[in-house]
Amino acid sequence: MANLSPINLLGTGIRSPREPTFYRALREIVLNRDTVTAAAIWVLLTIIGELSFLQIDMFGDAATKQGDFIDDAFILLMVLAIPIFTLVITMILYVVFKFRAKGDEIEDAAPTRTHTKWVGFWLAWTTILCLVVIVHPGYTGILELRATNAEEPDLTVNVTGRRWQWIYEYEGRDVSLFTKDEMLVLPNHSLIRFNVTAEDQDVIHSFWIPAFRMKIDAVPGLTTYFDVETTETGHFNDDVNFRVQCAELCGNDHSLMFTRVEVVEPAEFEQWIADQAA
Ligand SMILES: [Cu+2]
Repeated sequence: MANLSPINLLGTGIRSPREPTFYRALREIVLNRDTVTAAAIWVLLTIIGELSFLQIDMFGDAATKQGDFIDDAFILLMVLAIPIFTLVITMILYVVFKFRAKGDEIEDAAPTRTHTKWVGFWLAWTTILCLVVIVHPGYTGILELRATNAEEPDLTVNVTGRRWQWIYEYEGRDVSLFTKDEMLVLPNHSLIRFNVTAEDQDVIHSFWIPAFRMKIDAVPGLTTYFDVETTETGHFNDDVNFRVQCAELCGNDHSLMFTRVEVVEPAEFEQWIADQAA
């Protein structure tokens, strides 16, 4: 085989080896003891990985409808990513252990030539996979998160970020929160819109409520917003995800730039509003 290397081919008049046919290449790759062994390890690791992932409750339950969409997207992407991760790990470990150099140096094999049909097939297949599995759900997911934007919300909260605290104004309710000790109380089963900005001459912050799974930048001179439809009651003391947390590194007390959140039933919320205004 040594005389078939590209260097020896130059000027010798020897024809290069023919490209194998598509099916011959496929058969050589698939019907191979190493491929079968590695595939078995891959399948085993993938089953272990998927079962372990589905057992773990990473973030607790989402407290909004939008949070459920986001959790579904996260789970879908993880379920798809685990086989890819285990494939790479299996390939690396299998090659390292199976094909490591043993004893004396051996002659190198003939150079591998590209296979145009395989390359075309793989490009087409991965493009379809990308469109169907990532682009389409991503696009429809964004539409789902924005579906309520044209509706009139049950409650609008205007939020301003400043170093290093959040200020809240309940629109039309004559209630504002200024200090860190105050609790951001919100009604359950309601469409809530957060209009978010930052004070002039301040830095960019990020308004994030982990239990709602929603986050948006707070930028001086700009108002951003997102909608949530609350589906669960909850209190910071029971679940630390019920909090507003700045998610953009904004200086010394960035980590302390949070507000405790409580979601209560609508009647209790109206009572709280009345108590605040009194
Ligand atoms: Cu901040």
